[in-house]
Amino acid sequence: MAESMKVVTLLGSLRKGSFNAMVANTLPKIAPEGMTVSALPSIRDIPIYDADIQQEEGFPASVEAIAEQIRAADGVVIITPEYNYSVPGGLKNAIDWLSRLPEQPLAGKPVLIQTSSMGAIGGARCQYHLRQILVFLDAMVMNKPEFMGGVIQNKVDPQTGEVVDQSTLDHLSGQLTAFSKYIQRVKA
Ligand code: FMN
Repeated sequence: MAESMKVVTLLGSLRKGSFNAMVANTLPKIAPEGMTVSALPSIRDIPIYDADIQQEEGFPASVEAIAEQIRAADGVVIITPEYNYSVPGGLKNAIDWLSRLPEQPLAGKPVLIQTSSMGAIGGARCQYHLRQILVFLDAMVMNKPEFMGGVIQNKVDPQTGEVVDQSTLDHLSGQLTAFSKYIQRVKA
């Protein structure tokens, strides 16, 4: 593996007690040797996409900041809940803004998807909608192994804000190891 492989996380939930945020918080500690994982700025302050804002005022600073960090990263992990069987609006909105940038930051970028929900299938339906969106952005989304964190509320410690369930930790760390190899393959 390259000396330092920089991976950034994009979070689809704004909730203070977000279980997906707990998954994101856990990744830096279980990443394989040589991989650093850090959080991108929140999508909270991104306005709803409006082509008039884009033309008259340019891209919001919140979008530019995320884009710049994605460009500097070797890979992106999108960590999100499922809303109404699909991608949360806030996350879709962030992707819509990013997609209009002249140097579109997700084009050719290795991307890993992690969904978690309180339901049994862990946001599987969102995951396939997100994959479809990322086709148009020409992102290089890793196929397998997938991570769908079902009944995630039973697998975290809200006190520490991290995942504690061992099989979930094993699954996540195995997926990150596969992602590091995938990043190397995409770069080669
Ligand atoms: N959970 C699902 O498994 N499938 C859904 O389609 C789904 N739709 C939701 C829609 C809305 C608007 C909200 C607020 C929640 C929905 N949920 C659904 C429940 C979320 O998975 C659950 O609230 C989860 O904890 C949200 O992730 P977070 O903890 O990271 O904020």
